[in-house]
Amino acid sequence: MVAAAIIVDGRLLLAQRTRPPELAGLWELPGGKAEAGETAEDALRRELREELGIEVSGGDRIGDDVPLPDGRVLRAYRVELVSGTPVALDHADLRWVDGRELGEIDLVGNDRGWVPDLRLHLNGW
Ligand code: DCM
Repeated sequence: MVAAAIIVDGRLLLAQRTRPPELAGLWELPGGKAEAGETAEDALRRELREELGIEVSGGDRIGDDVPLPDGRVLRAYRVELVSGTPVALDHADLRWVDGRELGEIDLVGNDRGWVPDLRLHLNGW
C-alpha cells in the first residue's frame, strides 16, 4: 500500500475517508494499492489521478513502513504536484494543513506515526 505526502507552500494535503465505517471521517494521506508489476511511483500516479484528478511525480520515502493486520505494508512517499487542483473524487473532503494543524486533526491510526517526519518536511527541514 502506498500513500502520498503532497506538500505545497508548507501545507500537506489530507483526505477524509468515507469507508469503512470505522475509518469514515478520519483523515489520511491519499493513496492505495500497488498492482502487480507497478512501481510505487506508478501506483501513486494512478491512484492520485483516480482519487484526486491530479498528476504527480517523484517518490522519496517518508517515515517508517507501517505493517497492516492483513500482512501488507503501508509506505509513504513525498510526491510533487505536477498539474491539476485536487478534487475529492473518492473522499468526503480535502484539507491542506500546516504542521500545527497536522497535530490536531484526527488521522487514521496507521498514519499517525508519520507525523514527526511530515512536520520536518512542513517546516522546511
Ligand atoms: N490506509 C491507511 N492509511 C492510508 C491509506 C490507506 O491506513 N494513508 C489503509 C486503510 C485500509 C487500507 O489501507 O485499511 C486500504 O485502503 P483503501 O480502502 O483506501 O484502499
